[in-house]
Amino acid sequence: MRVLRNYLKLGVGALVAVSGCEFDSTQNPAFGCDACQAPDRCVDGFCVRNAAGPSEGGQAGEDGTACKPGKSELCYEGPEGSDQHPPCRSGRRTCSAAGTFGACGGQVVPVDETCNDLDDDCDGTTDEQLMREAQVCVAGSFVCATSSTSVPELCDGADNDCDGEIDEGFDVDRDREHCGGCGLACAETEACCGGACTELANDEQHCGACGKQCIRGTTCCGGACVDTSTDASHCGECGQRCAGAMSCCGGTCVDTQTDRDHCGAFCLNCATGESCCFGTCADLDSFQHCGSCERACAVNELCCSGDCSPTACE
Ligand SMILES: [Ca+2]
Ligand SMILES: [Ca+2]
Ligand SMILES: [Ca+2]
Ligand SMILES: [Ca+2]
Repeated sequence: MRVLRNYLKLGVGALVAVSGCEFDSTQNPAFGCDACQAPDRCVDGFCVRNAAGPSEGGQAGEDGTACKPGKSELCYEGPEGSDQHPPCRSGRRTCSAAGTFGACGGQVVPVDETCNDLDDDCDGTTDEQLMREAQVCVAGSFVCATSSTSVPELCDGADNDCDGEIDEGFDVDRDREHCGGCGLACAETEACCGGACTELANDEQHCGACGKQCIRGTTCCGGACVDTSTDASHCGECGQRCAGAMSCCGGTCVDTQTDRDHCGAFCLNCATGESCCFGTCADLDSFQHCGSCERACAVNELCCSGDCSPTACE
């Protein structure tokens, strides 16, 4: 009965005891692996059919039973021996209820070496043979190999040409490729003004050029400061062009030759009773505009209530 209980504790899986196993019988003297026979293996004192040993990666056997459920052990998936060199280290894995090992948690395996004062590839040497331009990696940082080496300066926060100046020649206030900082490129239509990307076509602070500010009441349209209340090309808003001979009065396109509310170049509002005749406010009872704008009286006539009269008005 004791033997049977031990089998059941292993959970799902066809665990069988056969004769002849010589592995690890010390772990469970009461039910050792004395009866095990290859290819079956002894795992934690139990004979398991076709089980790979934990030290061989813990792969499940063909019947899915590679380990004792609940068992936890060290693991490592990097090249053999590399876990001896920090920061690489082994992790731990746990056997699931189904009898297979889960992922190896907490392990650190080798990666490419970078200049950081760490032995990233865990070969026992830190930052070995790392170079950048004229610089070599020393104590986790790139420094110039020789003081006379000349290489182009890059915008990268480093003194690439080893002349003692960092990123000289790059003006992050005006450089469209490095606006406000290295690598911060502006869009194609933008300029870099004071370290910020902007559209010169419609920026009141930088209209047409960096620093060119539009005065109060004007708007930046296409890179020019305009008054949209009077500009016939940008009437009311940028790009709204008045048709034909129309003028812009108060942001609205009107015909200032005839509009009595917007008469003439100054968009005058004509007085009550007056009309707008050819851009001038006029009384239609006048000699020049008698009854209508187009009608002027003859030299010997007078305008009487909108009619030209050869005699004095009654
Ligand atoms: Ca290394
Ligand atoms: Ca390194
Ligand atoms: Ca430099
Ligand atoms: Ca640089």
